[in-house]
Amino acid sequence: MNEIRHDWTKEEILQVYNKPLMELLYEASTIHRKYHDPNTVQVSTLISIKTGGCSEDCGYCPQAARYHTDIEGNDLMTVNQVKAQALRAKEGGSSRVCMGAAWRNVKDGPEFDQVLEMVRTINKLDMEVCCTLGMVTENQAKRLAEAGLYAYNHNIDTSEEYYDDVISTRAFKDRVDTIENVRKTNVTVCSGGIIGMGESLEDRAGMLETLTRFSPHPESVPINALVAVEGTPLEEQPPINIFEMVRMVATARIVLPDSQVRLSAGRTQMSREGQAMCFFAGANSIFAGDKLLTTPNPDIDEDMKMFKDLGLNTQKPFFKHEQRASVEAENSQYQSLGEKPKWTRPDHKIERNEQKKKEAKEIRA
Ligand code: SAM
Ligand code: DTB
Ligand code: SF4
Repeated sequence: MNEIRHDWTKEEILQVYNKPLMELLYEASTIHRKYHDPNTVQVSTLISIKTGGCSEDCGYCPQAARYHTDIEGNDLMTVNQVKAQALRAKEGGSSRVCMGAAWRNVKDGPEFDQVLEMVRTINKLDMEVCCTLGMVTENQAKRLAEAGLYAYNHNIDTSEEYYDDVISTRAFKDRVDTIENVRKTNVTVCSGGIIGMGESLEDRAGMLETLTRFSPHPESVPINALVAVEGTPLEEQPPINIFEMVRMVATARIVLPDSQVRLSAGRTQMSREGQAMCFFAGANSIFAGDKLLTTPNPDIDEDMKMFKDLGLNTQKPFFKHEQRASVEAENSQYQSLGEKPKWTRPDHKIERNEQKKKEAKEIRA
């Protein structure tokens, strides 16, 4: 087996990324089959449990309240609504449900208690349950773990250097600290990022470099291609070409050999052939279902047909890590601390974010 390394340098990663494509594919695919079954793909379904109205200024995100986008917001869903969607996802072949909330960070209180109940409920459906709720404290991570959470998604999104060009309302370090908080529990870590935001190849390598520093490496690594949504500061970014995605996936596979690399946002722009190349390059997970959080995703039937044509099987839940116990609220050893954590607010100005905020104000006036 190729060893698992935590000391990759950006330069080394760039060298991998820039190899002649056929060599890169061969190397990535060779490593892929040492660590994984190359004919199995894990399938996750996203449920947007709380949509829109977010306080942050993430330049890529249609859910930021300050920009004017077409999405329909909603308050936190009920446990029963989430359960019904999870059951549908299970019938469709998903092993994991990932619940996303348009929050900067988790706040202790009734809404978090409701999310904990959702975690218990989905875990009891024998599905892997993942949440992506923004920054979490150690106590909040422990409460999620106790409820039976299997994975926590928290993306670093891009390199530390480029981060400040995309988001001004929080700091890269807070993202890293949240991941460390999750690591203090038995919850697995899902962390990756986005390509196509105008970042350089060095930034792509830098993002992967940061991910290799986590010990252990994140168990899953979503690679998103930017969905350029009208009204967001990044609306005019040109789509990435498929070979950039293939290179990013292959490089992630080589430097993070044991992680599940997930083809995430942006699949509607990719052909079946392009996706097949990504699977060959080491992608072994997808988000399925006709919606991501707010934007379209390929039809599940089309995905299942693609899997059939490629001879790919779907991974069963708890294949890599056993199911977690769900402790009921009344038996909890971690009570709500009523925390009001002070995550960083750098608040520097990003010209294109300010411009889109101004335009949104004018549209609303
Ligand atoms: N609010 C939480 C947070 O920011 O951590 C959780 C939800 S947030 C929508 C989860 C991730 O979705 C982001 O970190 C980003 O990587 C990804 N994402 C959001 N909008 C995207 C877009 N337009 N294109 C690609 N990925 C996107
Ligand atoms: C991730 O890396 N990608 C997913 C999930 N984790 C939460 C979200 C993609 C969102 C794409 C834009 C949208 O649909 O709002
Ligand atoms: Fe809010 Fe998350 Fe979107 Fe940023 S990525 S605006 S924190 S929902």
